[in-house]
Amino acid sequence: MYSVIFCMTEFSLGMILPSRSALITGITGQDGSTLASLLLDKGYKVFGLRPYASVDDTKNLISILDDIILIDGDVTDTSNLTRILERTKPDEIYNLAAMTHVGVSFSMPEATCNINAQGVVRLLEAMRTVGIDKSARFYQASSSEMFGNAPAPQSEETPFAPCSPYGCSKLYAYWMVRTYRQAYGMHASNGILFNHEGPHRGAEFVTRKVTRALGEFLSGRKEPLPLGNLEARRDWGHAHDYMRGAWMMLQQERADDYVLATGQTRSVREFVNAAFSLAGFALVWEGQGTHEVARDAISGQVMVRVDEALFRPLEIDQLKGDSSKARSILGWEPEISFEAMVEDMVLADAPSLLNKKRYA
Ligand code: F7E
Repeated sequence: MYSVIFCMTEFSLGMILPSRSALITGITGQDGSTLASLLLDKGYKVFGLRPYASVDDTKNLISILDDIILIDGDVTDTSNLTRILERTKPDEIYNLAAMTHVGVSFSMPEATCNINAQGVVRLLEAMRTVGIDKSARFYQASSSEMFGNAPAPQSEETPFAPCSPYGCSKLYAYWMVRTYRQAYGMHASNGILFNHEGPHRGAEFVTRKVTRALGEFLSGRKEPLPLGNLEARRDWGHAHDYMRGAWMMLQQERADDYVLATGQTRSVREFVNAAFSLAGFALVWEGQGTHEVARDAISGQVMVRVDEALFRPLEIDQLKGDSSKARSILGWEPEISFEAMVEDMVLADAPSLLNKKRYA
């Protein structure tokens, strides 16, 4: 199923340096793989940092494996990062490596901070040690989770109020990036990205969990999909638009911080309804609270049930971003609508719908 993976160690990097190069940490994830494709299209030489994994974690990279250079590396190891930067000397560094699951961060707060918070300091320090702090541009994957339950719409001016270990770790990293920019004149920018999804989204995030389950229902799944808080509202955009925005930030003369968001917010329940309706299911919601279920109106099959175990100790009720600054300064705007994003994900997980008339 997988192509043969060619993964270099940090010691085998005696290669010719291209005119423009980028190093992406977290290249195996949704954002890393999306950004890698985008940069390859623009003619970049792409290096991808890949933490040691005993299982193959490159499924998002299958179509570009021959075109990128994967390097064993980890943002928890300073000397490793320093040697990699010494050998690659990238023009642009995109720090996307993170423990990204907000719910999981409650059960492993220290590991979350080690990767998400300290990881960025190690990278910034490695840039200084190697002497590329003035020449290379740095992008930090900051997050709308830093806003917590601050009043919507949230912009660059909104006071932060994180309410998860994940949000706190990202806020620490955000301030370190600003501090290094001001103290050392580094071209280091924060992209404060609201939720962004797509077919490469990890299966543990709610949107992909829903679209994967939908594909399974179409193949005969019987047990209902367990979900947590159906009322949480998120500002969902498409990962492709957001990675284009990340690249645009590093093309600016001056480094700065930018919110990327659609400005529209929808509940988890609305996402479920939108995805299932594409497959011709009309869901009828019954019951209250943790006893609530959703049935298919035609067959009566229970397709979704609420599971108390999936609720978080603290929850953000609503995220809705104001990306006016990115729109006016970068000229960025999302090109893929919510409906098109849901369709992209549903078709990836339920390709049989491509041939069904009811879908068209
Ligand atoms: O949850 C609710 C859950 O895990 C969205 C990450 O990329 O975006 C993402 O963080 C909402 C939450 O994403 C389930 O409680 C209900 O309210 O898909 P999610 P997230 O936590 O918003 C931000 C911007 C990041 O930076 C993060 O790295 O959906 N929800 N039921 C559920 N969530 C999950 N995961 N699973 C459920 O069954």
